[in-house]
This record gives sequence, C-alpha cells and structure tokens, in this order.
Amino acid sequence: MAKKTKITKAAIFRALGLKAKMKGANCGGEWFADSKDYITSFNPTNGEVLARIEQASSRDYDKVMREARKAFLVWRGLPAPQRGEIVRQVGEALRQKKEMLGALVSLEMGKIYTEGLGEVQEMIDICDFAVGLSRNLSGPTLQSERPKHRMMEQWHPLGVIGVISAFNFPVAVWAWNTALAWVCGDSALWKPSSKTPLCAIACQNIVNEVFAKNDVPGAISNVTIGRGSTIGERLINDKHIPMVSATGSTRMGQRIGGVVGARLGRTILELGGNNAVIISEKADLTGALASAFFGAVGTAGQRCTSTRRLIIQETVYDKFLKKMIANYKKVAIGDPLDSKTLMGPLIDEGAVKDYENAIAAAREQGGKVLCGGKVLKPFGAATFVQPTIIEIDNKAAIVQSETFAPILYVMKYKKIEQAFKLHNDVPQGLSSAIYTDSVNEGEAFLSYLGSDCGIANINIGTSGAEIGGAFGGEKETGGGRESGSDAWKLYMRRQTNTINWGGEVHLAQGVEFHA
Ligand code: UN1
Repeated sequence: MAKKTKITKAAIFRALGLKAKMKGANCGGEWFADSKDYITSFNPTNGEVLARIEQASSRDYDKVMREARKAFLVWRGLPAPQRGEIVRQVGEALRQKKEMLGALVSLEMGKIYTEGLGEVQEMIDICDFAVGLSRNLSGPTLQSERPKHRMMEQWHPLGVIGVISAFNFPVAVWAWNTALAWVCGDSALWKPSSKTPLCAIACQNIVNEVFAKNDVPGAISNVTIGRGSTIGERLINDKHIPMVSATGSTRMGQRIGGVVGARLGRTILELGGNNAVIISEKADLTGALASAFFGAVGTAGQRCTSTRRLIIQETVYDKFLKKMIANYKKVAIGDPLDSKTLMGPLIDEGAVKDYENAIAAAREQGGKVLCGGKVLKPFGAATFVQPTIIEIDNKAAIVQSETFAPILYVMKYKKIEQAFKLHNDVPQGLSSAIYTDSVNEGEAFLSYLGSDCGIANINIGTSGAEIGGAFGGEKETGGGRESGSDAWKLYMRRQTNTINWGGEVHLAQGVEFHA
C-alpha cells in the first residue's frame, strides 16, 4: 500500500528552493541564463503550469564549462576517500529531502508517489555505493616478464563528464552518473530532459549546499537546462568532455554515439528496450502475474525496463491472461500523489499520440486488443490512457519498436527454444526475464543460448533493477553500462605502469639492442 500523502505543490517548492520563474544554468551558487528562450514545466496530471524557466544559452554553456574544468583541477587533487565523504553527505541530504524530492518527481513526471520515493532511494543507494567505492578504485598488480620489474594498473580522474538524461527517471539516472563521477574525481555537466527541468533544479540545489559547506568548488556539479540543438550539440561536440553518458531513444543515441565517436570520446549509451518475460508452464503463475503486472503497468510503461512483451507457453496462456486482464481492469488511474492511484498520466500529449498510433498500427498489423486501448477523455487536458494488452505476432513492425506507453504485447509458444527465439528476435537488448521452476529452463535462459540482453532474470520481472549491478543492454540499447559493479571504470583513465627496480635494462620480448 502506498504511503498516504498530503504534500502540496507549495510545500514541495518551498522545501526544494523552486519558484514560478527560474533560470536554467548553474555551476554552484546562483542560477543564471541569458537566452530569453523559455520552457514551461507542466504537471501532466492536470496540465497546470508549474514554472517557467529561461534556458541556458550557448554563452551560458561556455561559462559553465569554464567553471566545470577549473573545478575538476581542484577536485581531482582531493584523496578519493575525501571525495567519498562529500558524496556521503550528498546521500544524507537526499535522505532528508527524500519525501519532497520524491513528490516533485510525481508532480512533474507523473509516476506514483511510491515510485517517486523509490527513485530517490535509488539515488541514496548509489551514493552509499560510491562512498564504499571511493576507498576501492583499485587496479591489479601484474607479473612482468622482465627480472626485477613490476607492473601495475592505476586509475586517474578523467575530466568533465557529460550527462544527458531522460524525463522518465528525472533524478536517479543523474545520480547514478554523478555519484560515480564525483568519487572518481570528475566534475559533471548535466543536460536534463526539457520535460523535467524542476527535478534538475531541485537536485542541483541540494548538492550546491553540500559542496558549499565543504568548501569545495560548486562547479563539480553543473546544470544546463536548454535546447538539444544548442546545449545538447555543444555538449556532445565539446572536446573538453571526454565521456558522455546519455539515456534516451535509439535515434538520439545514434546521433550522440556518432558525434562523440567521431572525436574519439567515450560514451555510455542507455537507449531503448523491448523487454520480455517468458512465462513457462512450469512457472509459479502467481509470482509471474505480480511481476508482469508491475513491469508493464508500473510507471505507466515509461521505464526503459518496462515489460513490453509476454511470451507465454500455450497451455497456460488463456489462464494467465484471464488473470492479467482482471488486474488491468482494476488499475486505479489518476493523480500520482493520491495513495490510491496505481498509474499516473503519460508525460505529455506527444506520448499520448504515440500510444494511439501504436495501438492503431498494432490493429492494422493483425493485433487484437484484449483490454484497454483508450485515451481517457474525462481527464481533460491531462494525459491519461488505459493500460493495454494486445495479442499480436512478434514479427509485427510495431512489436519490433519501443513505444513508451503502457502497451503490452502477448504471444504464445510451444517449446522453450521457440520462446528464446521469439525473445531475442527484436532489435533491442536491455532487460529480460523468465518465470519457471525448471532449473534447466532457467539456466538455459541465462546461458549463451538464452537471453541476449544486458539484464536477464529468473522469477523476477524486467524492471526495477538494483543499483549494485551494471545497468545497460546490447544491440540497439547501445552497449553502455552504468551504476554498479565495475561501471566506475568508464569514468576514469586507466594507466598501465611498468617499474624497473633492478637497474639493468631489459627489453621486452627478449629484444637485444646494444650500441
Ligand atoms: C530507466 O528506465 O531509464 O531498472 C532506468 C529499473 C530502474 C531504472 C530504470 N532501476 O527499472
């Protein structure tokens, strides 16, 4: 049961330092912008204007980058555990603001409050993870082939890290990147989604206080809210940004990967998913139902890990879908800050159009709508839709592409090999799951013969990954990995060292070279 909340917009704004009119650039300290080009933040629940923000101009970008580069030179000189101590304080500040920041995520993005809180928890978790990491950014000692030589590997700070994030996780994905970047000794420059600027302003306000208190340059954390065509392009083309971590559509990733790759920069790309759950006849169907339901309906289908396809063994197909449809009919749709609500609005009218177009395309391509399928007009200006289940062939063009909406495609299989084939037969490769009590089926799914995704689970769903694992996927998902495990290495510069402590010169590979 979601926690009851009576949090008002005024209380959220007060707690997080937000106003009706703001400016979109920050490098520690005051907000500024001189573009005279404004964006509006809307509440997707009722279309209400939350705030107007003057976007960062190209000149503002220059100023921020100047500061970010200077801050990097100071920050990289602090011992990593000291950097970790400051990130620990960021985690503490987030704990204190958790309820308000979680509510802001619900207000501006539309996910329900328990998920907004979960998103802030993900930020706190990555801070804790990064604190531990700050004492363990370690490389191995390697065996040299030469006598009295030692080899080792060490990791150095990389520079200013660019972070481009999407609306759907408007705070957590930034934290995954920045908490790691900071303990690694980097400064970070964030271009948040223009659909969720207030979330970005609130995060920067929180960390500004922490950095100021510790007397370190505020420009370790930087924000430029602005147009893709100005700020986004400046950022990806900037040779002073050695690594760009970007979350968004495959099309956007292709552009970013191309531009950053052409200047031989690094990228972490987190792009579209087309995540499926295989439901075997050997599965605990109650568990499968709960996981598939959350995966498909949670966050109104707007996670990159959302469950988009169910591949169900034919003997349990009807029984399973009957229960799933019954659940769908009970979904309470409405204000995400109301504790009774299970599904909030889509982010904007564009998303509603995508939802409608996908359903029309599915029908044209032989799909049968089993439940849902309608935009909810009674909500007026808001962007509510029904969660939808469509029976359709995996080969249908619409099934092959990601629609960021609560549309679930369902299909049957006979033999498990066929399920694996259907599973992998999409261009994307982010998250995947199998529900089965058969050890053999489960192990096969995790083997080279099974899922081709970056994330593969048994008896849990596709969404809601923990921060401790490396997060990301293959194929059109972009190949990036961020968050846990050893993803930190992408935020640092690896150096191989060979030290001769014996005095005599020995050439490798036995080469002789004397005058
Ligand atoms: C995303 O949708 O961009 O695994 C990230 C999950 C979350 C993160 C999703 N921890 O669903």
